[in-house]
This record gives sequence, structure tokens and C-alpha cells, in this order.
Amino acid sequence: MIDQSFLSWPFFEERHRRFAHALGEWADTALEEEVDHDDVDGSCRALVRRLGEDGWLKVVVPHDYGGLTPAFDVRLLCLARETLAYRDGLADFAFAMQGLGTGAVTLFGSDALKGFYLPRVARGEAIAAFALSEPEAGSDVAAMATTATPDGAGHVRIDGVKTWISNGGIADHYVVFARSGEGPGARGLSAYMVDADTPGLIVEERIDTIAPHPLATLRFEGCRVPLSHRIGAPGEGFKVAMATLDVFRSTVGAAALGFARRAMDEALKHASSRHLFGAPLSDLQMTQAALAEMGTLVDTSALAVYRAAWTKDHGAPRITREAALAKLHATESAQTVIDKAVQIFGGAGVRKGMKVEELYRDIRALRIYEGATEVQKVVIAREMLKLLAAQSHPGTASHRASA
Ligand code: COS
Repeated sequence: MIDQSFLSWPFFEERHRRFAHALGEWADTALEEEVDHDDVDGSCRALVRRLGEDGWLKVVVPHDYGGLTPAFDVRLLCLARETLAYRDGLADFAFAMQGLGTGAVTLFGSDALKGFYLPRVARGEAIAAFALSEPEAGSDVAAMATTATPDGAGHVRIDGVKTWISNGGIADHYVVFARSGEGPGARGLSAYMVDADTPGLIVEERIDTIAPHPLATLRFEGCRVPLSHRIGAPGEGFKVAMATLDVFRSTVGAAALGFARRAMDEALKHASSRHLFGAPLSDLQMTQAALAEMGTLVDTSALAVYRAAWTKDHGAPRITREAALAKLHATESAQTVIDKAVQIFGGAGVRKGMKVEELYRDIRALRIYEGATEVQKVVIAREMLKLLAAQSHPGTASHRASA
């Protein structure tokens, strides 16, 4: 039985507890019917449809466009990801991408874009994706080379390559970031909503990984997009991307937390039922030490994740440091927790088909995507230094939101 005592922490309201319990109950039966790890495209399509039909995707869009709450409730997003990841990585992925793939529209889109795209995503009728990374611009977003060039009245032409694009190949639309030239580096990017069937958008290569999910490299060749599909002001694309990541980075921590909690539960059950040297494995102090370290990492990750979510939900305009810290700590901790769980299982832990073996593969990408651990360290240190500078020179603007 999963320990949900964290739900009584002051970060949560009754509606959060009800949501987490109801989603857990739903997932216990629904996911088995929809997930087939040998058919990730089919499973993701089925999962999005079912999540939408049964109302769970209402938390990824605002109330006015078919959602549950007036604006993002980051605690609900995190609880959803933790709950789904505890049961299945692909289910978490399908849910998360609907949010990340439309987050920029929710935060910065015109009423027309919101009205057209968000309700379909919330109903599970359209699959969303976020196209930021490039072969030469992953962590260094400002080095992006894809261009958006004016092309006749009211259009831009997008040219370039995007890679590591989740849902690439099955998405109905992509939020695409490109260099529009208003200024150098981070100051000259814009974001656009691009429909998957737009001529010039080519799915160049599907990418297989250790924990397979729909993933692709996209090529844009003279892909004409109406200016009405720009998300946010011209040249503000970097801020659109960073603000979207501010919301979704803590949810990556929540997914890692779900994986870690599941690994810990599997290890606990195994350690108390497996006997060696005439006693349960859990009688050995070395096993107890491992379990204690796992429990500590799981709880501190939960504190970091839900602190970030609570801070955003309580009106902080930016949670750059809190979100980076939550993602960094929860993903790195989950890797450690899952590795310890595999060790407790011994040989059985690396056997294909074992849950801990699946988790061992599932966790790895989370330390890389949506800002690698090293990027999170840069972000956290910069925010700390900005705060110090603002305190040393009062009157200088600090970007950091106070909790
Ligand atoms: N919210 C809003 N605006 C933000 C922001 C945020 N979270 N973070 C930065 N900005 C703004 C800054 O305020 C700055 O604006 P001004 O020029 O008006 O001051 C502008 O954006 C540029 O910021 P910065 O100078 O920090 O840009 P850098 O190129 O140095 O950013 C990092 C470097 C590493 C922080 C950034 O590129 C990053 O987060 N990279 C990781 C990206 C990522 O997650 N990739 C994975 C792809 S998604 S799967």
C-alpha cells in the first residue's frame, strides 16, 4: 500500500487530496487496459484519449478553455505526474506532454490560439508537443539556429532542425521556437504554434531510447506559419520557453518522485519477504541503512517538489530557483533510490520484466531533459548570486520571486 501521508502536509488543500486519491484509483485499473510497452505510439494515443475522456487532462489547461482551475495549479500537475509515474512511465509521459506542449499557449497565447488548441488537448482529442532543442542547442537555448523569416503578408517561414522532440511523429501540433531576429542571442527568438500537417514540417527520424516513448527529429523546410500563430510578443520566445519550463520543471521532479516512491515500495516488500542467512533481508542492518537512505531521499524530494509547486500556486511570478532545485534534487535522488532498490533485489533486479528494472531505465532521461542537472546547478547558483547582488545594492531589480 502506497504511503500517502505526505498529502496531509500544509502544502495541500482538501481538493488536492481528493484528486490524488481519485486519480490513483482510476490509474490502478485504466492503465492496464491502455498501456502496451511494445507499442508506444499506440499506447500514447490511447492514453491521451482515455485521460481526456475521463477528465484528467482538465488540469493541464485553464478553466475558460475546458480546464478545472482558473490558472495552472502546479500542485495538481505534480500530484498527477507523481501518481501516474508511480504506476507507469508512459502514462506519466502522455499526461505531461499535453501540459508542456500547450503551456506556452496557456501562459502567452492569444485568445484565438487558446480557444482553438486548449479544449481539444483537454479532451484528449489532440496530441501536443514542445519543440525547443536542436542538434547544436540543447542546454544553450540562446544558440538556437532555426530561423523564422518574414514570408509575404502575415506569415513567417520556418527553416531548421529540432531534435529530441517528445511526441514527435504522433503530435497534432508543435510549439516551435525559432530565431526571428529582433536582437542577438536570447533576445531574438519567437515561439509559434505549428500544426503537424503544415507543408514543410518533416518528421526526419524517429529516435529509440532505453525507456522508449514517441521521440523524433523534425526538419522544417520553408514551413509557412501565419503570424497569428505566434505565441507571445516578437523576440520574447526565450522568456516564453523559460516561463513554461518554470512551471513544468517541478513536475519533472514529481515524476521522478513517483518512480522513486514505487522503487522504495518494491524494495520494502522484497526486503521483508525474502529470507537469507535464516532471516528476512530487512533484518540486516545494511538493508536497513539502504531503506533509510531511500526514505530520506523520497521525503526530501517531496518537500522540494511541493514547496516549488505551492510557491507558484501562491502567486510567485517566477519560481526559477525553487523549480530548478526541485528538479535537480528529485531526479538525482530518484536515480539513487532506484539503484538501491535494484541492489536489494539482487540478480532479479536487472531481469527484464521486473518493475525495478523498468524504473532503472525510466528514470535516466529525467536527469537530462527539460534542463540537465548541470543546467539546474547554473540556474540555482545564478539566482542565489542575483539575490545577493540585489541585497548588496538595494534598488537593483532582482528577478527572484519571493516565497
Ligand atoms: N522566466 C522568465 N524570463 C526568464 C527566465 C524565466 N524563468 N529565465 C530567464 N529569463 C529571461 C532573463 O530575465 C533574460 O531577460 P533580460 O535579457 O530581459 O534580462 C533573458 O531571459 C535571458 O536570460 P539569461 O541571460 O539567463 O539566458 P542564458 O542564455 O544565459 O540562459 C540557461 C542560460 C542555461 C539558464 C538557459 O539556456 C536554460 O535554462 N537552458 C536549459 C534549457 C532546457 O531546459 N533545455 C531542454 C529543452 S526542453 S526538453
